[in-house]
Amino acid sequence: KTVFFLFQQTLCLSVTWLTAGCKYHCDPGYLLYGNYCYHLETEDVKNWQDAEDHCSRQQGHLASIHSQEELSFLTGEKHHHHEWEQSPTGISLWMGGHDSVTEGGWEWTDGSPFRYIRWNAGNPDDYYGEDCLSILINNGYWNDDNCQYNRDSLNVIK
Ligand SMILES: [Ca+2]
Ligand SMILES: [Ca+2]
Repeated sequence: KTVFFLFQQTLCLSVTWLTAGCKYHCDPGYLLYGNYCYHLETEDVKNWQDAEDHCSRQQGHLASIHSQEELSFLTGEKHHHHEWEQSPTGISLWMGGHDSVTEGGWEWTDGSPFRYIRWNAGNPDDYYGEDCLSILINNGYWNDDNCQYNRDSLNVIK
């Protein structure tokens, strides 16, 4: 199913510049935003690395954020008129940001540039060696978080 889905996406990408009417599709349980399919993973809370590994097995990554608009969509602000199939169970969600390679050198696991930032006040503080990025569900602000905590996560398939 996933292979067909990826084929579909690839096909769509390659013909988009020819046919403006080309539509992107996501598997059930995923929400389409831009050209990507997003999934809120709440069934099995995981530490950050396990969450990223879980995404990788589906040819995806933990989500990265590049604009206020993207963040608003992902945190489900009302004006976007979408609801995730399930609600997050915790107060924070794992995203793909980390500074585990170089302290203070933040990067996204999908390799996209780390430009837009929205750190919560006082963060990142590397509190007891925090290297993994979570977002607070209620306001969308970011925390450098303890990678070993088990949290819901936001996954994206490109
Ligand atoms: Ca750190
Ligand atoms: Ca922190």
